[in-house]
Amino acid sequence: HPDTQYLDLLARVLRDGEARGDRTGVGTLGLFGATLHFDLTAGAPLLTTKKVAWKHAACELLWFLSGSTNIRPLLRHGVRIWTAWPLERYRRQTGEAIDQASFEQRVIEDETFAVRWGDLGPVYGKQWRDWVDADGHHHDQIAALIQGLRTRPESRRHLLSAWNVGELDRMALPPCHVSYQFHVAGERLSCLLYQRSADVFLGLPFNIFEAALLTALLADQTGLRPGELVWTGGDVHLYRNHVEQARTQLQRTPAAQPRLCLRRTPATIDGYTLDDVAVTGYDPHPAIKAPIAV
Ligand code: DHF
Ligand code: TMP
Repeated sequence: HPDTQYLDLLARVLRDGEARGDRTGVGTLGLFGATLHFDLTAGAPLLTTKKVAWKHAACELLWFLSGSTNIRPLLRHGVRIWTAWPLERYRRQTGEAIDQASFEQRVIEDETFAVRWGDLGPVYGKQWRDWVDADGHHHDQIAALIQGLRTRPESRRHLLSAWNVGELDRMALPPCHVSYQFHVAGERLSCLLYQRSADVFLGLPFNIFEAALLTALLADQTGLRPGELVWTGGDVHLYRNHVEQARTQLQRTPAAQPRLCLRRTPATIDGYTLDDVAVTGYDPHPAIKAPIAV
Protein backbone atom coordinates (compact mmCIF):
# COMPACT_ATOMS: atom_id res chain seq x y z
CA HIS A 1 0.00 0.00 0.00
CA PRO A 2 1.38 3.47 -0.93
CA ASP A 3 0.59 4.86 2.52
CA THR A 4 2.54 2.13 4.26
CA GLN A 5 5.68 2.88 2.28
CA TYR A 6 5.27 6.59 2.74
CA LEU A 7 4.55 6.34 6.47
CA ASP A 8 7.57 4.06 6.94
CA LEU A 9 9.76 6.72 5.36
CA LEU A 10 8.13 9.48 7.40
CA ALA A 11 8.69 7.48 10.60
CA ARG A 12 12.29 6.81 9.62
CA VAL A 13 12.96 10.51 9.03
CA LEU A 14 11.39 11.34 12.41
CA ARG A 15 13.36 8.64 14.21
CA ASP A 16 16.76 8.71 12.47
CA GLY A 17 16.74 12.09 10.73
CA GLU A 18 19.69 14.32 11.41
CA ALA A 19 18.82 17.82 12.61
CA ARG A 20 20.10 20.20 9.98
CA GLY A 21 19.95 23.85 9.09
CA ASP A 22 18.78 24.64 5.57
CA ARG A 23 18.47 27.40 2.98
CA THR A 24 15.03 28.49 4.20
CA GLY A 25 16.10 28.96 7.82
CA VAL A 26 13.31 26.69 9.06
CA GLY A 27 15.51 23.68 9.82
CA THR A 28 14.84 20.03 9.02
CA LEU A 29 15.29 16.45 10.13
CA GLY A 30 16.89 14.77 7.17
CA LEU A 31 18.47 11.68 5.75
CA PHE A 32 20.28 11.01 2.50
CA GLY A 33 19.13 8.41 0.02
CA ALA A 34 15.79 6.59 0.08
CA THR A 35 13.86 4.52 -2.44
CA LEU A 36 10.17 3.68 -2.63
CA HIS A 37 8.45 1.26 -5.03
CA PHE A 38 4.84 1.66 -6.12
CA ASP A 39 2.97 -0.97 -8.09
CA LEU A 40 0.91 1.11 -10.50
CA THR A 41 -1.20 -1.88 -11.52
CA ALA A 42 -2.59 -1.97 -7.95
CA GLY A 43 -3.93 1.58 -8.14
CA ALA A 44 -2.87 5.21 -7.77
CA PRO A 45 0.00 6.12 -5.43
CA LEU A 46 -2.18 8.69 -3.73
CA LEU A 47 -2.06 8.94 0.06
CA THR A 48 -5.21 8.17 2.01
CA THR A 49 -3.81 9.01 5.47
CA LYS A 50 -4.31 12.68 4.59
CA LYS A 51 -6.37 14.24 1.87
CA VAL A 52 -4.06 15.21 -0.99
CA ALA A 53 -5.30 17.88 -3.39
CA TRP A 54 -4.78 15.55 -6.36
CA LYS A 55 -6.59 17.85 -8.79
CA HIS A 56 -4.10 20.56 -7.94
CA ALA A 57 -1.27 18.09 -8.45
CA ALA A 58 -2.74 17.00 -11.80
CA CYS A 59 -3.09 20.64 -12.74
CA GLU A 60 0.60 21.22 -11.96
CA LEU A 61 1.64 18.24 -14.10
CA LEU A 62 -0.49 19.38 -17.07
CA TRP A 63 1.00 22.84 -16.61
CA PHE A 64 4.53 21.38 -16.90
CA LEU A 65 3.43 19.54 -20.04
CA SER A 66 1.99 22.74 -21.51
CA GLY A 67 5.49 24.23 -21.36
CA SER A 68 4.40 27.15 -19.20
CA THR A 69 6.60 28.57 -16.47
CA ASN A 70 4.21 31.31 -15.40
CA ILE A 71 1.95 30.87 -12.36
CA ARG A 72 -0.97 32.53 -14.18
CA PRO A 73 -2.48 29.32 -15.67
CA LEU A 74 -2.21 27.64 -12.24
CA LEU A 75 -3.94 30.55 -10.49
CA ARG A 76 -6.74 30.48 -13.08
CA HIS A 77 -7.41 26.94 -11.87
CA GLY A 78 -7.22 28.02 -8.23
CA VAL A 79 -3.83 26.36 -7.70
CA ARG A 80 -1.69 28.49 -5.41
CA ILE A 81 1.23 26.16 -4.69
CA TRP A 82 3.81 28.22 -6.59
CA THR A 83 2.70 31.76 -5.59
CA ALA A 84 5.13 32.20 -2.69
CA TRP A 85 8.21 32.50 -4.91
CA PRO A 86 7.10 35.20 -7.39
CA LEU A 87 5.40 36.99 -4.50
CA GLU A 88 8.61 37.12 -2.52
CA ARG A 89 10.51 38.47 -5.51
CA TYR A 90 7.84 41.12 -6.11
CA ARG A 91 7.97 42.27 -2.49
CA ARG A 92 11.76 42.32 -2.50
CA GLN A 93 12.12 44.22 -5.77
CA THR A 94 9.30 46.74 -5.33
CA GLY A 95 9.29 47.13 -1.55
CA GLU A 96 5.47 46.92 -1.72
CA ALA A 97 3.86 45.01 1.18
CA ILE A 98 1.22 43.35 -1.00
CA ASP A 99 -0.74 40.38 0.44
CA GLN A 100 -0.83 37.04 -1.38
CA ALA A 101 -4.48 37.24 -2.48
CA SER A 102 -4.08 40.71 -4.03
CA PHE A 103 -0.89 39.64 -5.81
CA GLU A 104 -2.66 36.56 -7.21
CA GLN A 105 -5.63 38.68 -8.30
CA ARG A 106 -3.35 41.01 -10.25
CA VAL A 107 -1.58 38.10 -11.95
CA ILE A 108 -4.96 36.70 -13.02
CA GLU A 109 -6.44 39.99 -14.21
CA ASP A 110 -3.45 41.81 -15.68
CA GLU A 111 -1.52 39.96 -18.37
CA THR A 112 1.31 42.47 -18.52
CA PHE A 113 1.75 42.20 -14.77
CA ALA A 114 1.69 38.39 -15.05
CA VAL A 115 4.41 38.39 -17.68
CA ARG A 116 6.55 40.75 -15.61
CA TRP A 117 6.02 39.18 -12.17
CA GLY A 118 4.41 35.75 -12.51
CA ASP A 119 7.24 33.87 -14.18
CA LEU A 120 9.45 31.36 -12.40
CA GLY A 121 12.24 31.40 -14.96
CA PRO A 122 13.17 28.42 -17.17
CA VAL A 123 11.81 25.74 -14.81
CA TYR A 124 10.28 22.32 -15.64
CA GLY A 125 7.89 23.37 -18.42
CA LYS A 126 10.61 25.13 -20.36
CA GLN A 127 13.16 22.34 -20.02
CA TRP A 128 10.65 19.56 -20.77
CA ARG A 129 9.25 21.14 -23.93
CA ASP A 130 11.80 23.66 -25.18
CA TRP A 131 15.33 23.01 -23.91
CA VAL A 132 17.62 25.33 -25.88
CA ASP A 133 21.13 24.01 -26.39
CA ALA A 134 24.41 25.87 -26.88
CA ASP A 135 23.87 25.97 -30.66
CA GLY A 136 20.42 27.50 -30.25
CA HIS A 137 18.60 24.31 -31.20
CA HIS A 138 15.28 23.65 -29.44
CA HIS A 139 14.53 20.23 -27.94
CA ASP A 140 11.06 18.95 -27.04
CA GLN A 141 11.98 16.18 -24.60
CA ILE A 142 8.38 14.99 -24.23
CA ALA A 143 7.88 14.56 -27.98
CA ALA A 144 11.24 12.78 -28.23
CA LEU A 145 10.32 10.53 -25.30
CA ILE A 146 7.02 9.48 -26.89
CA GLN A 147 8.72 8.92 -30.24
CA GLY A 148 11.40 6.81 -28.55
CA LEU A 149 8.91 4.73 -26.55
CA ARG A 150 6.98 3.99 -29.74
CA THR A 151 9.90 3.16 -31.98
CA ARG A 152 12.55 1.68 -29.67
CA PRO A 153 10.74 0.44 -26.57
CA GLU A 154 13.78 -1.58 -25.45
CA SER A 155 15.96 1.56 -25.34
CA ARG A 156 17.81 2.48 -22.16
CA ARG A 157 17.70 6.15 -23.06
CA HIS A 158 14.10 7.13 -22.26
CA LEU A 159 15.03 10.12 -20.15
CA LEU A 160 13.45 13.41 -19.17
CA SER A 161 15.71 15.89 -17.42
CA ALA A 162 15.11 19.34 -16.01
CA TRP A 163 18.69 19.89 -14.80
CA ASN A 164 19.87 22.41 -17.41
CA VAL A 165 23.11 23.49 -15.76
CA GLY A 166 23.51 26.68 -17.76
CA GLU A 167 20.08 27.98 -16.72
CA LEU A 168 19.91 26.99 -13.05
CA ASP A 169 20.67 30.49 -11.81
CA ARG A 170 17.66 31.92 -13.68
CA MET A 171 15.20 29.49 -12.06
CA ALA A 172 13.10 30.47 -9.02
CA LEU A 173 14.16 27.07 -7.59
CA PRO A 174 16.55 24.59 -9.19
CA PRO A 175 14.59 21.46 -10.17
CA CYS A 176 13.70 19.14 -7.27
CA HIS A 177 12.34 16.33 -9.41
CA VAL A 178 15.44 16.28 -11.55
CA SER A 179 15.00 13.33 -13.87
CA TYR A 180 12.58 10.64 -14.95
CA GLN A 181 13.68 7.46 -16.71
CA PHE A 182 11.15 5.21 -18.40
CA HIS A 183 11.39 1.51 -19.09
CA VAL A 184 9.24 -0.76 -21.24
CA ALA A 185 8.80 -4.44 -20.38
CA GLY A 186 6.17 -6.17 -22.50
CA GLU A 187 3.15 -3.89 -22.45
CA ARG A 188 4.17 -2.23 -19.18
CA LEU A 189 5.70 1.23 -18.83
CA SER A 190 7.67 1.87 -15.65
CA CYS A 191 9.17 5.08 -14.34
CA LEU A 192 12.12 5.87 -12.12
CA LEU A 193 12.05 9.36 -10.65
CA TYR A 194 15.16 10.87 -9.11
CA GLN A 195 14.42 13.73 -6.72
CA ARG A 196 17.45 15.56 -5.32
CA SER A 197 15.53 17.23 -2.50
CA ALA A 198 12.23 16.12 -1.00
CA ASP A 199 9.98 17.92 1.46
CA VAL A 200 8.47 14.69 2.76
CA PHE A 201 5.31 16.21 4.18
CA LEU A 202 4.26 18.73 1.50
CA GLY A 203 6.09 18.12 -1.75
CA LEU A 204 6.53 14.34 -1.83
CA PRO A 205 2.83 13.31 -1.89
CA PHE A 206 2.39 15.58 -4.94
CA ASN A 207 5.57 14.37 -6.62
CA ILE A 208 4.62 10.69 -6.34
CA PHE A 209 1.11 11.21 -7.68
CA GLU A 210 2.36 13.39 -10.54
CA ALA A 211 5.00 10.86 -11.58
CA ALA A 212 2.26 8.22 -11.71
CA LEU A 213 0.07 10.54 -13.76
CA LEU A 214 2.91 11.32 -16.17
CA THR A 215 3.51 7.58 -16.57
CA ALA A 216 -0.21 7.02 -17.22
CA LEU A 217 -0.30 9.77 -19.86
CA LEU A 218 2.80 8.48 -21.63
CA ALA A 219 1.47 4.92 -21.52
CA ASP A 220 -1.86 6.10 -22.90
CA GLN A 221 -0.09 7.81 -25.81
CA THR A 222 2.12 4.85 -26.63
CA GLY A 223 -0.29 1.92 -26.32
CA LEU A 224 1.27 0.72 -23.07
CA ARG A 225 -0.03 0.28 -19.53
CA PRO A 226 1.55 1.65 -16.33
CA GLY A 227 3.81 -0.83 -14.53
CA GLU A 228 5.89 0.35 -11.60
CA LEU A 229 6.98 3.69 -10.17
CA VAL A 230 10.36 3.75 -8.43
CA TRP A 231 11.02 6.90 -6.47
CA THR A 232 14.50 7.80 -5.29
CA GLY A 233 15.20 10.76 -3.07
CA GLY A 234 18.54 12.39 -2.29
CA ASP A 235 18.11 14.83 0.61
CA VAL A 236 14.87 13.60 2.16
CA HIS A 237 13.70 15.93 4.91
CA LEU A 238 10.93 16.89 7.27
CA TYR A 239 10.74 20.56 8.17
CA ARG A 240 10.75 21.23 11.92
CA ASN A 241 7.35 22.91 11.67
CA HIS A 242 5.84 19.76 10.13
CA VAL A 243 6.75 17.40 12.98
CA GLU A 244 3.40 17.55 14.80
CA GLN A 245 1.51 17.11 11.53
CA ALA A 246 3.67 14.07 10.68
CA ARG A 247 2.90 12.50 14.08
CA THR A 248 -0.81 13.02 13.50
CA GLN A 249 -0.62 11.35 10.11
CA LEU A 250 1.41 8.43 11.47
CA GLN A 251 -1.44 7.56 13.84
CA ARG A 252 -3.90 7.05 11.00
CA THR A 253 -4.82 3.76 9.33
CA PRO A 254 -4.62 3.67 5.51
CA ALA A 255 -7.91 3.40 3.63
CA ALA A 256 -8.56 1.48 0.40
CA GLN A 257 -6.23 2.49 -2.42
CA PRO A 258 -7.88 4.72 -5.05
CA ARG A 259 -7.55 4.23 -8.82
CA LEU A 260 -6.34 6.61 -11.48
CA CYS A 261 -7.83 6.48 -14.94
CA LEU A 262 -7.96 8.61 -18.04
CA ARG A 263 -11.35 9.34 -19.50
CA ARG A 264 -10.19 9.93 -23.07
CA THR A 265 -7.17 9.37 -25.30
CA PRO A 266 -6.52 12.58 -27.25
CA ALA A 267 -4.53 12.45 -30.50
CA THR A 268 -1.43 13.89 -28.78
CA ILE A 269 -0.03 14.42 -25.27
CA ASP A 270 -1.01 18.09 -25.62
CA GLY A 271 -4.71 17.25 -25.77
CA TYR A 272 -5.31 16.28 -22.12
CA THR A 273 -7.30 18.53 -19.82
CA LEU A 274 -8.01 18.25 -16.10
CA ASP A 275 -11.39 16.69 -16.90
CA ASP A 276 -9.63 13.74 -18.52
CA VAL A 277 -7.99 12.76 -15.24
CA ALA A 278 -10.20 10.69 -12.96
CA VAL A 279 -9.49 9.31 -9.51
CA THR A 280 -12.06 6.85 -8.18
CA GLY A 281 -12.50 5.29 -4.77
CA TYR A 282 -10.66 8.07 -2.96
CA ASP A 283 -11.93 8.29 0.61
CA PRO A 284 -9.02 9.80 2.55
CA HIS A 285 -8.59 11.00 6.13
CA PRO A 286 -8.92 14.81 6.46
CA ALA A 287 -6.28 17.17 5.08
CA ILE A 288 -3.49 18.27 7.44
CA LYS A 289 -2.34 21.84 7.03
CA ALA A 290 1.36 22.72 7.14
CA PRO A 291 3.27 25.93 6.39
CA ILE A 292 5.56 25.87 3.35
CA ALA A 293 9.21 26.88 3.72
CA VAL A 294 10.10 29.53 1.12
N1 DHF B 1 9.21 24.39 -1.30
C1 DHF B 1 9.20 23.62 -0.19
N2 DHF B 1 9.83 24.04 0.92
N3 DHF B 1 8.55 22.45 -0.14
C2 DHF B 1 7.86 22.00 -1.21
O1 DHF B 1 7.26 20.91 -1.16
C3 DHF B 1 7.82 22.79 -2.40
N4 DHF B 1 7.11 22.39 -3.47
C4 DHF B 1 6.97 23.18 -4.51
C5 DHF B 1 7.70 24.43 -4.63
N5 DHF B 1 8.51 24.75 -3.50
C6 DHF B 1 8.54 23.98 -2.40
C7 DHF B 1 6.01 22.80 -5.60
N6 DHF B 1 5.08 21.78 -5.13
C8 DHF B 1 2.39 22.37 -2.00
C9 DHF B 1 2.50 21.13 -2.61
C10 DHF B 1 3.39 20.94 -3.65
C11 DHF B 1 4.19 21.99 -4.08
C12 DHF B 1 4.08 23.22 -3.44
C13 DHF B 1 3.19 23.41 -2.41
C14 DHF B 1 1.39 22.62 -0.90
O2 DHF B 1 1.34 23.71 -0.35
N7 DHF B 1 0.54 21.67 -0.56
C15 DHF B 1 -0.50 21.84 0.44
C16 DHF B 1 -1.71 22.55 -0.14
C17 DHF B 1 -2.17 21.96 -1.44
C18 DHF B 1 -3.35 22.64 -2.04
O3 DHF B 1 -4.42 22.67 -1.41
O4 DHF B 1 -3.24 23.10 -3.18
C19 DHF B 1 -0.87 20.47 0.98
O5 DHF B 1 -1.40 20.41 2.10
O6 DHF B 1 -0.64 19.47 0.29
P1 TMP C 1 16.13 23.42 -2.05
O1 TMP C 1 16.22 23.97 -3.46
O2 TMP C 1 16.92 24.23 -1.08
O3 TMP C 1 16.39 21.96 -1.99
O4 TMP C 1 14.62 23.66 -1.59
C1 TMP C 1 13.54 23.11 -2.28
C2 TMP C 1 12.50 22.62 -1.30
O5 TMP C 1 11.32 22.30 -2.01
C3 TMP C 1 12.90 21.34 -0.60
O6 TMP C 1 12.30 21.33 0.69
C4 TMP C 1 12.26 20.25 -1.47
C5 TMP C 1 10.97 20.93 -1.86
N1 TMP C 1 10.31 20.46 -3.09
C6 TMP C 1 9.74 19.21 -3.15
O7 TMP C 1 9.80 18.43 -2.21
N2 TMP C 1 9.09 18.86 -4.28
C7 TMP C 1 8.97 19.70 -5.35
O8 TMP C 1 8.37 19.31 -6.36
C8 TMP C 1 9.57 20.98 -5.29
C9 TMP C 1 9.49 21.91 -6.44
C10 TMP C 1 10.22 21.31 -4.15
